[in-house]
Amino acid sequence: MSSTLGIAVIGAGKMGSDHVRRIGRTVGGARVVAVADPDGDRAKEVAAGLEGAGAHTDPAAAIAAPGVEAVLIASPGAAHEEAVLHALARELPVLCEKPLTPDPAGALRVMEAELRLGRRLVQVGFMRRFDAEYERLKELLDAGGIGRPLFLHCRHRNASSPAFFTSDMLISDSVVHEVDAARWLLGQEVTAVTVLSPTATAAAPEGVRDPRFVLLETSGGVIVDVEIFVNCGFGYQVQCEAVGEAGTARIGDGHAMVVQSAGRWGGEIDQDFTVRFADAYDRQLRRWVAAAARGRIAGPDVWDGYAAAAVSRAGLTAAHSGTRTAVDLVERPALYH
Ligand code: ISE
Repeated sequence: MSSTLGIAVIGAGKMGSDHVRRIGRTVGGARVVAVADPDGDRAKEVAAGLEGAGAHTDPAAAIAAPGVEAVLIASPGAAHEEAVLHALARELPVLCEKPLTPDPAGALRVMEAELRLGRRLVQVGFMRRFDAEYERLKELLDAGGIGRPLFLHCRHRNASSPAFFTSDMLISDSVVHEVDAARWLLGQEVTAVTVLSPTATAAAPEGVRDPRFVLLETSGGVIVDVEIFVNCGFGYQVQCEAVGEAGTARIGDGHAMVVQSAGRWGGEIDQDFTVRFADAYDRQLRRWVAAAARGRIAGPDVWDGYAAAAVSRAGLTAAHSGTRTAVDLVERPALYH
């Protein structure tokens, strides 16, 4: 290994270029040595500002480029599996944006590849686990600070959704964060999903069922409800209230500063996840770089990516059929205990 970790970044869209900027500015000990994007001009544009970084259209070529010691995957979910498998074939540590794969079958193929290597090399980018408020809530729950958890009430709102966003993506791309957060906060698996959809907001693009209400049941008998609303118009909001036998705890109110002036009080609402979770993305990347330099990971693993994909799959079945749907999970291999 060199003194700075050489990273191939796969996908130069919104998240990929944000990570490239982050590696250059806020995360030490790493440098980007290759950038891949199907849009060659875009890859060149992102690589242009980075000394010695090559631009590629083929992810496999970027992963095989000289000096690559780790791989950060930020391409669309459907392209993740192939890129992760290329990286694993070279035994390189990976940070893969969520979802690991859109479907549980793809996540199982990644798991098989990792099991063959016998060590965990792939970390999934569920960045909320690195957010200071989520960390405090986790510590409180683990310490029994509000007693045994009974409910998690979650709200996940985006100001607007991109043009390519579908009704399914409210579950597989957005609620997947609450799925991971709930599993992690509670230390339990999600066992069943129900999805209800009210009349869509007039702000939703034609045919998109937004908002939706998703109910998760867990192996420990906790009920998690999620309001997902991706065209709320007013900003980006992620809130979670835990209700336990001995109290409640709530995060995400965004009350960093309350201004009182001219007979009014109030504050600002972040407009985007890259702003609300900027610190979490920084911390996630710093810890991953430090771990990857030692051939390890420092966060959610392939089991977490698989479990989230299995819950998403059940969620989509629940949404399409209108019925409560059980989550089907394989037995957890010892590598992930
Ligand atoms: C996006 O992909 C994210 O990961 C954001 O955190 C989430 O709020 C948004 O709904 C997703 O589309």
